[in-house]
Amino acid sequence: MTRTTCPYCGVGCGIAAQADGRALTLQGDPAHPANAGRLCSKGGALASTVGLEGRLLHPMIGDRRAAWRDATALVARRFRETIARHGPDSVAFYVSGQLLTEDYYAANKLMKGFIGSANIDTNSRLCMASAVVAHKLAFGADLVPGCYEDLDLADLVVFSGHNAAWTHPVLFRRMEAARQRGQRHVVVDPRRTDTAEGADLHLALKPQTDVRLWNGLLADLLRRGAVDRAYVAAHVAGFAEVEAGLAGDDQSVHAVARDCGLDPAELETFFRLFADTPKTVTLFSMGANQSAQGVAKGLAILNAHLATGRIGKPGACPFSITGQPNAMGGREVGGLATTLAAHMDFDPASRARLQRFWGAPVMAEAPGLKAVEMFEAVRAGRIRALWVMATNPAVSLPEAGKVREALAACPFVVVSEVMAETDTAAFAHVRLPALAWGEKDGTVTNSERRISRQRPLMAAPGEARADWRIVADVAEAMGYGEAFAWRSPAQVFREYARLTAYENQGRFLNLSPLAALTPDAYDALEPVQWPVTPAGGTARLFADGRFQTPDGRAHMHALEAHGPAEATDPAYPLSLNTGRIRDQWHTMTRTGLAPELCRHAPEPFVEIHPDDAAPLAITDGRLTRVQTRAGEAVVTARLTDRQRRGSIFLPMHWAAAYAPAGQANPLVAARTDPRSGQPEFKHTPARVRPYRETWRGFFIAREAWSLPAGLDLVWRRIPQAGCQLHEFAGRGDEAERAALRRALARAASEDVLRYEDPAAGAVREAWLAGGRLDRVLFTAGAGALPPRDWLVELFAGESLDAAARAGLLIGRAPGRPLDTSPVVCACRNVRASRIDAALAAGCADLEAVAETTTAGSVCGSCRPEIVRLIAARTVAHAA
Ligand SMILES: Nc1nc2c(c(=O)[nH]1)N[C@H]1C(S)=C(S)[C@@H](COP(=O)(O)OP(=O)(O)OC[C@H]3O[C@@H](n4cnc5c(=O)[nH]c(N)nc54)[C@H](O)[C@@H]3O)O[C@H]1N2
Ligand SMILES: Nc1nc2c(c(=O)[nH]1)N[C@H]1C(S)=C(S)[C@@H](COP(=O)(O)OP(=O)(O)OC[C@H]3O[C@@H](n4cnc5c(=O)[nH]c(N)nc54)[C@H](O)[C@@H]3O)O[C@H]1N2
Ligand code: SF4
Ligand SMILES: [Mo]
Repeated sequence: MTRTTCPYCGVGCGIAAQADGRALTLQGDPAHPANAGRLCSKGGALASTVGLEGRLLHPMIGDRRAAWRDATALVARRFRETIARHGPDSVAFYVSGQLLTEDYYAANKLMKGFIGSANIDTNSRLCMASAVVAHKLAFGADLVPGCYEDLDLADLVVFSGHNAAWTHPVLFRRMEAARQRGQRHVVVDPRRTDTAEGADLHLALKPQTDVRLWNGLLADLLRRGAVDRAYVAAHVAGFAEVEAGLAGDDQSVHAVARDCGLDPAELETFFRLFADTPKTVTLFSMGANQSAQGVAKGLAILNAHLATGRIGKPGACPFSITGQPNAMGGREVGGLATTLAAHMDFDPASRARLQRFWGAPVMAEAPGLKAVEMFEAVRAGRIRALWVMATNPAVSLPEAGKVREALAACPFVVVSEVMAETDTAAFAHVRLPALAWGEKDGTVTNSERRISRQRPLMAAPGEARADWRIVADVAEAMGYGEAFAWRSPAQVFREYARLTAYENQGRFLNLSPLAALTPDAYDALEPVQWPVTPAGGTARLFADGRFQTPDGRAHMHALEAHGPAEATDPAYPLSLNTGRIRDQWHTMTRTGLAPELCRHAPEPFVEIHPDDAAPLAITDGRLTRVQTRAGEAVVTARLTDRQRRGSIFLPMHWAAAYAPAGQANPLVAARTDPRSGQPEFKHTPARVRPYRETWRGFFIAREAWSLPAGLDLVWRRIPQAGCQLHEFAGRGDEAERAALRRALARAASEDVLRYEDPAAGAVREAWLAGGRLDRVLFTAGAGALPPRDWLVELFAGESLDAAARAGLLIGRAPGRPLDTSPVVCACRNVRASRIDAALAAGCADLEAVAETTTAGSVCGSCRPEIVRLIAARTVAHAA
C-alpha cells in the first residue's frame, strides 16, 4: 500500500492505494487526519479514471508528435523572441490549484524572477482571490486561522455560500457526526441545497445581500452587548470606524430581513444563536468569494468573528475553505499575479530579498494581470505568448466565448495537460504531456494548512513528465539552467521551505524545519500543518491574539452593503447562479470518464422555481434556453422549490466535449470584484425561454461521437459502461433528420434493423456488426422515446440473443418492467424506486435504508438525498 492524497477537493483526504499496472485498488487512509479513512464518491471512483483513455502521452507540435527536445526548444525560443521584441509583459502563464506545490513554485520562479514579469495568475483567482484579499486586509497576510478539529468542536457552524454536502463531503460527514452531540447548522444560501435541507436553519437570502446580513448581525451583537470588548481592546483595530459605519443604515432586524428577503423571525433566530454560541465556526466558500463584493463579504464575516473574539480558539474561527487540492499551496508559493512567493508582496524589501535568494537577473516590479484581465490582454494582442498549465480556461473563465476568441487569436499557446483533447488544448500550438494523479510526486496543502504528499502509484505512461520538470527544462532552454537544476521534487520542496525561513522577520508562513529534509524524509513526510516549528505543526493561528500586521492587531473594516439592485437588467429579470454538482469535478476531463459519476446528474440542467417557469410555459424536463447578454445555453429544465423565486442555477461542469449547448460560462458576465479581481460567477442577469424542438432522439455507440458540421442540433454525451449515449434535439424538419442519419450511416456490409413511422416522425435503427450491437439511433417527433437503460446494457454484452434482437427496436426487453426513477446512490447504483420500496417495507431511517438497499453505505454523499426521500414519504403519509 502507498499512502497518497486525493487529487480533487481541498479537504485533502488521505488515500491508501495499490496499483497493478494501471489497475488500482484504493481506500481512505485511516491514518490521515483529514478523513480518517473516509472518501466521497469522487475519491472513491479514482480507479475508474486512471486509465490511459484520452491521455496526452507525447509532446505535440500542432498535430504532429514531437521529441521533448524539440518541443521544449520551440517553447523557449518563442517565449524568448516575444520577450525580446515586446518586453516581458507580453507573455503570461495561467496556472492552477491542481498543480503540486513544487510545480507551482517552479512556474512562479521562472516568471517573476527570470522572465521578470508578474503575468502569472492562477485559476485560484476564480476561487480564492476574494478570501486572500480579505485575509490580508484583516490579518496582515493570507492566513487561514482554523483547522478541521474546530469543525468537530464547534457548537454552531454557519455555512455561508457553501454547499459542503456536495463540495466537501468528507468534512460534511465529520460535521454530521458532531450534530449527533448537538452541533447546530445554519446555511446562508439562496438555494435550498443538500447542505441546507437538513440544517437547523436555512436563510435563503436574496442573491448578493450577504454584506447586509453580516453587518446586521454585527449591529445586533452590539445591541445585545455580545461584543467581546476585552478582546477587541487588546487585539483589534478599526472597531470604532466599523461601529460608526453601521449607523449609516437602518440595522433593525426588520430592515435587514426586508433587504435580504428573509423572514424576520428566522433572522432573529440566527442572530440569537450566533450571539449565544461562543464556539462558532463560519465556513465561507464560493457564495461569498465569487462576487463583485467578494472581499467585502469575506471581511463582513471576519468582522463578526473579530468583534466576538471567536478566532484562534478551539471550535471558533472564520474558515475560508479551499476548493482545489492545492489552492492553498499555490497561495504559499505566490501563484497569484498579486503576490510574490512565501507570502511576500511587491514592496522593495521583499523584492530585493527574493531576488537575492533566487540569484535572479530581474524581478517583477509590480503585480501582473489577474486572470480575467490576462485573457482580455490576450484578446487585445498585448499578450502574445501564453502557457496554460493544469486548467481549462476555455470552459471555466467567465464570458467563455471571448476567452475562446482570445485563445484563437494568440500567436503562441502552450498547454501542459494530462488529457489530449480539452476545450483549451484545442487552441494549443504546443501540447506538453504532464504526469497525472497516481504518477506525479510532490506535495499539496489542504484547507487547514496541512501539507500532505501525493506519491506515485504507477509508472509514467508514454513520455509524460512532471509539471515542475517541464518548466525547469524550458527555463534551462531559455538560458537559466543553473537556477532550475533540480533533480527531484524533494530538491524543489527544500528550496521552497528554505525560502519561507529566509530573512523571516515575522512572516507566519514558515517551514524551516523542513528545509533540510533528506530525500528519504521527504518520501516519508507525514501530513503536517504550517507554520512548522521544531516542535511540529500548528493547528490554530492567532491563539495568542497576535496577527501579522505591523501593529500586531487584526483590522476590522467598515463595509458598505450593496444590494442585488446594483446588477439587474429589466430585459433579463432573473439572477443566474452557477456552481457545482455532487459527482462531477469542474470541466469533467477526469470525472467524465467514470460512468458511475455521470449517473446522478447525467445531463446539463437549469433549476428554476415553478412560479417563474409557469408563465413562460416551461415544464419539468423540457429543453429550455437560458439567455444573458453574453450568450445562450440550451439545457433541461428542473422545476424545484429548492430554488429561490427570481434565481436560476446552472451547473458549471459541462464542456464542449460533453454538451456544446450546455455550457454555463459563455453566459456568465465578466464582472469582477474591484479589489480581488474575482469574477461574479454567482450572479448574471438572465432570462429563460422554451426551446421548442420539433424532434428529439438519441444515438448510442461504442465511441464518443461529435456532431457533424452544418447541423444545428442541441446535443450532449453521457458516458456509460461500455458505450456512449448521445441525446439530441433539433428544430428542423425531416431533411434535418435525414442529414443526421446520413452522417451516422457507415459501411454497407453491416446488418441494419430499421423501423419507420413517418407520420410520427419516428425512425429507429440498429446497426449490428459481427453479431454485436454496434450503434442505435432513435428519433421521434411528437411521440415518446423509450428509456435508454436496456439498450445501453446490450452494448456491454458480447452478442445479441434472439429475444434481445426482437426487443431492439422497441427499446426494451420483452416482459421486463422499466425503472426510470433517478439514481440516488452513485457508488452502488441504487435508484429512488428501490429506496421507496425499502421505505414502504418498513425501513424508517437512514441506517435501515443503507442496510437494506446498500444506498449511502459507501461514500455517504447521497445521504442527504435519502433523508429527503424519507421526509417526503413521512409528509405524504401524514397528509
Ligand atoms: N463535487 C464537487 N466538489 C467540489 C468541486 C467540484 O467541481 N465538484 N470543486 C471544488 C472547488 S475548486 C471549489 S472552489 C469548491 C466550491 O464549493 P462551494 O462553494 O460549496 O460550491 P458552489 O456550488 O460553487 O457554491 C456554493 C453555494 O453558493 C451559493 N450562492 C450563490 N450566490 C450566493 C450569494 O449571493 N450568497 C450566498 N451566501 N451564497 C450564494 C450557491 O447557491 C451554492 O450553493 O468545491 C470543491 N469541491
Ligand atoms: N460558472 C462557473 N465557473 C467557474 C466556477 C463556478 O462556480 N461557476 N468556479 C471556478 C473555480 S472555483 C475553479 S477552481 C475553476 C476550475 O476550473 P478549471 O481549472 O478550468 O477546471 P478543471 O477541469 O479542474 O481543469 C483542470 C485541467 O487540468 C488537467 N490536469 C489535471 N491534472 C493535471 C496535472 O497534474 N498536470 C497538468 N498539467 N494538467 C492536469 C485536467 O485534465 C483539466 O483539463 O472553475 C471556475 N469557474
Ligand atoms: S472529500 Fe472527496 S473529493 Fe474531497 S479530498 Fe476527500 S475524497 Fe477527495
Ligand atoms: Mo475552486
